[in-house]
Amino acid sequence: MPEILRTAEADSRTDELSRMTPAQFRAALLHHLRVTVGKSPTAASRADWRVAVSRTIRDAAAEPWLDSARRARQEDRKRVYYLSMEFLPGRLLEDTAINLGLRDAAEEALAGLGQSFDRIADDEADPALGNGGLGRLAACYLESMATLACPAFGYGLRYERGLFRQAFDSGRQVEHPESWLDAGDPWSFTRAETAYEVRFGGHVADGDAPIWHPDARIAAAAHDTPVVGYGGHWANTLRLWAALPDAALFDLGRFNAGDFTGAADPETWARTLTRVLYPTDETDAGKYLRLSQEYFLTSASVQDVVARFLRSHRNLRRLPEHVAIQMNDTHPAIAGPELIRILTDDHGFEQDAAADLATKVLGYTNHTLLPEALERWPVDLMRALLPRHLQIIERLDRRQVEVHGDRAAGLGLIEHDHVKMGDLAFATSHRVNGVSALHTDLVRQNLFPAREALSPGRIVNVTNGITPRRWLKLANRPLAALVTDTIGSGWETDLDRLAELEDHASDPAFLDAFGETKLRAKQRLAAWLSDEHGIDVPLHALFDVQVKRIHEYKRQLMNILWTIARWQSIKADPGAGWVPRVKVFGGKAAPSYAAAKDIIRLINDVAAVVNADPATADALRVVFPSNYNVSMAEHLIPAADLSEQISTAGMEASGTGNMKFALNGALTIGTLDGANVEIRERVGTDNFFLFGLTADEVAARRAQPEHARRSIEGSETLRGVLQAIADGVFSPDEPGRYGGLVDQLWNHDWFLVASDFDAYDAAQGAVDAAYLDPHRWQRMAALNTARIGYFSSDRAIREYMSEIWDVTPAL
Ligand code: 26V
Repeated sequence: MPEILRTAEADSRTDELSRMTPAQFRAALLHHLRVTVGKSPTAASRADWRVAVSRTIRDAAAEPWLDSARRARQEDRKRVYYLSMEFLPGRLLEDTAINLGLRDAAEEALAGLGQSFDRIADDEADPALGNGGLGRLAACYLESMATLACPAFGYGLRYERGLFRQAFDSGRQVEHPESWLDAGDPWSFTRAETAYEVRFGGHVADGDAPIWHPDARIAAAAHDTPVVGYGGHWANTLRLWAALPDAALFDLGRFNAGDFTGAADPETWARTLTRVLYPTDETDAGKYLRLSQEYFLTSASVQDVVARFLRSHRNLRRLPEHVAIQMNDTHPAIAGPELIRILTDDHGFEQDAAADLATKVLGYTNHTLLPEALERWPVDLMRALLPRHLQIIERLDRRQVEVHGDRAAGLGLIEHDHVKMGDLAFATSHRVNGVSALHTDLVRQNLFPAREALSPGRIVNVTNGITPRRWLKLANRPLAALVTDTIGSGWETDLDRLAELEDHASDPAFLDAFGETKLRAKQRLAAWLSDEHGIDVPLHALFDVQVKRIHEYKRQLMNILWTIARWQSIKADPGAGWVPRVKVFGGKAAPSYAAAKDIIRLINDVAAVVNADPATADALRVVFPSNYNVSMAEHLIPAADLSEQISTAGMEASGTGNMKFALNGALTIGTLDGANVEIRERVGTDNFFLFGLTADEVAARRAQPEHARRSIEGSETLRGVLQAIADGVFSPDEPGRYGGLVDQLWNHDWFLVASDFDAYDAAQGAVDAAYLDPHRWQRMAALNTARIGYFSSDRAIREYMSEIWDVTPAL
């Protein structure tokens, strides 16, 4: 590292970093351009500049990173290991620069070289190593752990191909392969020396002690990326495992015999393990490869944890004093059996003692109640792939009966020849948590009632949170600057301080400035939509946004049906003084999820008709930019006036987009679901547009025969909408296209779109009324920002640290 970058003591680090001048940054940057990239400034492309800037910033991260690791080691600190099949970190350049206090120096240095910081930052690929909320939550939590100096590792898989790139072809979603690594990954360090063997298949020889004879072995190689906390005081590691194309897997005999491609078959299978992220959200893919991926992640990580422990300790009985492993959903739930296997087979423990130890180390977060998303693996598959683990699970199952006797009824880990991964995760964890107050209640009542009765207190709630660094400071510079001008800095790491904005919520000058930041965000979004998607939007309109995975329970369908209703109303009464709206949709459907894909197509078909109608052009637009991801969220969320959080009550575990919108001064229209309940309590019931059935009422309504038919017959508006769709108004070339969808609504409607439609329509009316009074609206919006501090991921991580991990901050 060039010595101009850093030499001082750790304690003065922030000051030191903010004192890194643009001139120093420039020198380091030009050094990297020459030496790392091998280009002169005149020959360098945008990607070359990006790599040089990234390496300059990574250099600055190295010292806090190495210091943190050394300190955790020397002080023998307990560490958190966060196991997740998905991480959606977003682009790292600006985020890391902000956390190191280098953003402004970098921008100025680049400007001096005739380069734009934003344009270069925008060149970075968005690592799409996750599907949605669960992966993004993992990224917010890693950033907060680093900010709070909670010693931690994030463990995941380094998928060669992340979530597919979404495009639209005549309104239909088409999936293209995504290749985030093509442009290079300047942030990670490849650790050739840190590789573990992960074994599969074979059989178990049962003598005095069981011995597993696997029939395949695949090496997992570590790729480490520093995760720098805000202020640059502490940094943790995101360690992603890649299946290593091992020379030993190449069959030289077959090659020499002339079978040139066949010789590479075993190697190909090995690489397949980390080739691609499963694009399925909330459905059990039920695939052999998926279980192999889950075990690959889990085994490499648990081996790494035990190896690190043994480097400085001998007595594995003390593992819980030094190690907390958190399972992000059930995907890594084989961690319990894997740890038990290592303790028994490699270190001589009795299984029951090993299981007690494992349980003290492990925690499990549940992220969904949807039955189709609760993982269950066929016993035969488990036996073929992980015979030793199946044995351990069977023993765990028997022990439950020994310990609890009759009361163990309903606690079986194996049912109908399937291993229930939720029950396995529960049985091997000392804490199980839900992700919002309502969700946790439902986990207790509906998912694990028998286990809750036997282990009261094991299930706890930790309501989700989001990092204010990315979701305010980075994504919304004008609002962040206004906040700092108004209450001073410090809110970045103490988000409750936003409450001080309340003192200004009745000051017209402040409200004007607040409104001005929204306009700036809309301008930025409009320019981006025009450049990247060829979409034009009017700036004076109410921006009404729903972005998230496309799923029936999230009810994008209800939103687009209402959009049709609004279009019809404007046409029927053009002079009624309509509040102009831009309806924004964003999100991907799982490639195999036909109903979700129909909804995407319907939204695009409606957009085509509505946007081509001159009679409504001033009052209504529908836009659906393709390929929603973290970077798009950073554009859309700051510009939103209205946040759509309209899931069927009881079905959205928490939601985290809801928090990001409110932080950025959008008002929510929403149901009493997930974290909406707590958001509404905190921002004030007057500043939230509530509608719809409650979770209890949902259950009751579903039991009523013909509930959908009765609701539709009772709603003239909804009838008119469904009639237009059925008549082919939005699919003139194929009038029957949505016949099935309309039929489902009349006759089935599991997600209660019809039941909630009129209430949703009424709430949208209240939105219009509020928007007509700009100061009233801005006051409500500002109060959302002022009262949202609780939903910082720093608060959530503090709760994990004290209630689940028993870890204290290192600084
Ligand atoms: C399940 C499966 C099954 C196998 C194939 C791949 C795959 C991928 C994801 C899932 C379940 C995902 C569960 C999930 O994302 N839950 C979301 O978690 C968020 C963070 O807690 C929460 O805010 C959302 O409400 C919840 O839907």
